[in-house]
Amino acid sequence: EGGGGPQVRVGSKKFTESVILGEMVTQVAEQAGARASHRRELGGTTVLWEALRRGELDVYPEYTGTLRQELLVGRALPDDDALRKALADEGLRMSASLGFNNTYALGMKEAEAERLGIRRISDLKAHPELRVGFSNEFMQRGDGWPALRDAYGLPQRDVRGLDHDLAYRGMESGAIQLTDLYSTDAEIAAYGLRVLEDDRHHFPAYDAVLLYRADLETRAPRVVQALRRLEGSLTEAEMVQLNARARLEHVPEARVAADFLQASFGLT
Ligand code: PBE
Repeated sequence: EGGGGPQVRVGSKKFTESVILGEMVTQVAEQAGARASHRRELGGTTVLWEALRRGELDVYPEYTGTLRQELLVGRALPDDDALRKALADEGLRMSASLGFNNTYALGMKEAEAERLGIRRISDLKAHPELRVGFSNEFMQRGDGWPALRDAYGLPQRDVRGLDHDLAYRGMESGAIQLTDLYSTDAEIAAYGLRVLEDDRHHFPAYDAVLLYRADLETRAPRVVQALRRLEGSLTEAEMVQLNARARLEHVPEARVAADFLQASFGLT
């Protein structure tokens, strides 16, 4: 292989779990003989999606609920077959689930939620004065704040957008009292946050998957085959642990990914 194998361009979104998964993909692709590069923290969901469709990326980690509620919103996608068909129309493929669901949820500090008697999202209706900070992407997405507010009839007006990786510090300092959580965030337990029940079932399942260009199957079949080993390889609890190593123990994402691949598949 004169050029050193096919080129595989991996992307990730601007949050820790996406970077860890992007690193796993990059390292697995290298193991399978590719020249792989990782554009880490490239941007938000739309940026990654557009880069993939334009052919600037070959693969990135995505979530099924995000495909349904944001990227392909408006199309009838009753099941996974319909979802795969809609993606095929865009020249894209989707892996099976990596094994875990990373859903949006709303969270508050446990003690404060207890004091105010807030267990469910609908309980927020009685507390219009809460200071709210949502991740920037959540402020605008199809499944985000405007849709959630309408679905529950929520009255909060003091709502600002912020970087998700900074939201927990804002919760800790008291600058904000309510934020959107990603359910595999290690900070939920570490900061003692209460996850409010989504009693109107606004949020769908967000199973983690790999989204890749269909042409990768002909250009780099060994890479696509190797990436399939990641399917079903992670439970939600395991993903929380990997996020904890990166976010709470400050281990670089590449090391977290490498250790996982070593432990799970013996890849070094
Ligand atoms: N998620 C939940 C979102 C952000 C929070 C991981 C499904 C996403 O990146 O699409």
